[in-house]
Formats: sequence, structure tokens, C-alpha cells
Amino acid sequence: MNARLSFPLMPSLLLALAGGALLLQGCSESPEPAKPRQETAQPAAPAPAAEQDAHAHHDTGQAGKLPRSTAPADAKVFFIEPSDGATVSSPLTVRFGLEGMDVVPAGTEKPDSGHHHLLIDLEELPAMDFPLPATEQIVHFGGGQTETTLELPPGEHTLQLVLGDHFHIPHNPPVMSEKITITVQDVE
Ligand SMILES: [Cu+2]
Repeated sequence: MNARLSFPLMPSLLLALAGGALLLQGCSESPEPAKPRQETAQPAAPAPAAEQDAHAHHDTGQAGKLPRSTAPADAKVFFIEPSDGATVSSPLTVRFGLEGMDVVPAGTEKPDSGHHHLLIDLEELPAMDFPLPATEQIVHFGGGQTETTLELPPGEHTLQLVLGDHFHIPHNPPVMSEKITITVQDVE
């Protein structure tokens, strides 16, 4: 009886051993495919190139640069209101003026046209050869708006306008207003 029982156990023991060997093989192979994953993770960092370009404020015509729309040399963007040095109360109306070019919505590709961007309390100008980012301090008027209402805390603030083309990229040369300073009075 004992011998009979032990025979059927043998094949299953062999299978178990074989299975273990297969598992070991599987384990020894698995660390290898992990290597290519590390390699692909490394080149995914175009940031250094973008940083370099951010410091180049002039269109050098180099390959790889984004194409920039041209602007007439006499094009002018300016604030209709408020005026530089004005004391205002918040919320205030800001009206944008543009001469020598047309205001069109973002995405509309048309010579000598663009849409307004309002820079609020921005100390350093953004790169002129890249799409302007959209932040609290860089407000896009991609609908082709020529005025807005701003809520600003009391105190001194600076405002500046930059026109951007259909890709939100400033023109070449950039069409930029003077930076104006306004004082928002404390209403309380
Ligand atoms: Cu824009």
C-alpha cells in the first residue's frame, strides 16, 4: 500500500521541481527588461533647451526656433485707461489700444494681427520667442477682447501689454506697451 501511494507522488514532486526551475528562470529574466525603462525615462527632459531659448530675446533665425509672426515697425499697443501714474479704485476698467495692427482671436492666422496679453506686476518679461504662458500675472485675451475689469489689492501695481500672434507668441519685433504704474486706493 505504501509503495503504491508513493509512486503517484513522484511525478507531482518532479513537476513541482520543474515548476520551481521555471519560476527561477522567470525571476532571473525579469530584472533585465527593467533596464530599458530607466533609459527611456532619462531623455524626457527638454527643459534645458527651453531655458536656453528663454534667454534669447531676439529672433536669431536658428533652426529649431518657433516661427514668429512679423509686425510692422510702427505698430503700437498702449493703455487707453488707466493712465500711467493714475490712482484708481478696484475693480478698475483697463482698456487696450492698438495701432497699425488688428485684434483677432487666438488661433486666427492673419498678417499683422494678434491678441492682447496683460502683464500684471510682472518684474521680468517672459521669453519673446515662445508662446506666452497663462498665469495669474500673464492674462490672455484670446477672444479678441480689448478691455477687462481687474480686481487688485490696494497699493502700487504695474501693468504692461504684449501682443501675441495666433500661437500666443510675441511678434518680431515684439509689440509691447510701456509698463505703467497705478495706485489702487484703499476704499476702507
Ligand atoms: Cu494668448
